[in-house]
Amino acid sequence: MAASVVVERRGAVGEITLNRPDRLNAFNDEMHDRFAGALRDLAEDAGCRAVVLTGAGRGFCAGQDLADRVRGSGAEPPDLGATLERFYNPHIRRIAGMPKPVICAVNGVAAGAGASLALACDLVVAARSSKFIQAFIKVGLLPDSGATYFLPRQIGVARATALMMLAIPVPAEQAAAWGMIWTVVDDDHLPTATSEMADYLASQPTEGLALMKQALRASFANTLDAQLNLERDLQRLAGRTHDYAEGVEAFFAKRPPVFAGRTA
Ligand code: T3D
Repeated sequence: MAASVVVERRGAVGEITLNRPDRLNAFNDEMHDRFAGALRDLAEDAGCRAVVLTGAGRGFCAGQDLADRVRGSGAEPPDLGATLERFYNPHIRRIAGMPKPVICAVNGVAAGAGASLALACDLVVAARSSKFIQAFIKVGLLPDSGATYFLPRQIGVARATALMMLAIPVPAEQAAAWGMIWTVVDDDHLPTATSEMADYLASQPTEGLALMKQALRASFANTLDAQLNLERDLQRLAGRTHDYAEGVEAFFAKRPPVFAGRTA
């Protein structure tokens, strides 16, 4: 049986493919465990300097596998708070805390927690035919896995509320126009576009990118004062990296910098 999550290393890029295409890559428990392991391994792998997340087949991810939520009459309802705590919330925290850029290559429909997963990534590149659906309310749930955090910040409260309450599919081009995602490419160009982006990022100052990500993510919650202090502290760290020294040296030598992704 094919693995439900496939992890490949291509040079300094780690690629994670959600691989249950017959279910539009919906998550079951086994897939959750594999996905958590993949995120953990790539986070700890110092040789991996950028991550790409995508789906196999015609969908990106349809969220939770609802087949695992069907209950017979008289059975106790599932504790969905527990499954969020055990699976989804750690995934989102791992993506947000990943000390390298995470690119989401949305190859098809992203629904429910599948859409949340995409919104939590640093850069989202979507195939032109793909779409995003806050599908949760169709089964009686509220959006989770960070959707109520990211979406209003990305597109504003009015649009986020409408998308969540009405569960209207948002085509990729609309998502890009609203700032929900970075960009849209033709379907057959998606793998090349995301690989090129990942290769580029993997050749850049990895620690600088990690610190940038930390600052951007903290800005959602910080006051200006707190953010200025954070920038000061993080820039202090960036200024000590080998890549910063290399960047300055290369500038004056009028040559392209060669960033090793090393802190010292
Ligand atoms: O439970 C917890 O732990 C709490 C956390 C919850 C997080 C969540 O994600 S809750 C929300 C769960 N997801 C959904 O509600 C989305 C359900 N899927 C859909 O609405 C639609 O499938 C799509 C809009 C995503 C795509 O529609 P379409 O018409 O392109 O495809 P389809 O025909 O509906 O789906 C294709 C197949 O995938 C189909 O199987 P079949 O009939 O060919 O055997 C369908 O049943 C299956 N599939 C799609 N989504 C799911 C799924 N099977 C199980 N779970 C799914 N989520």
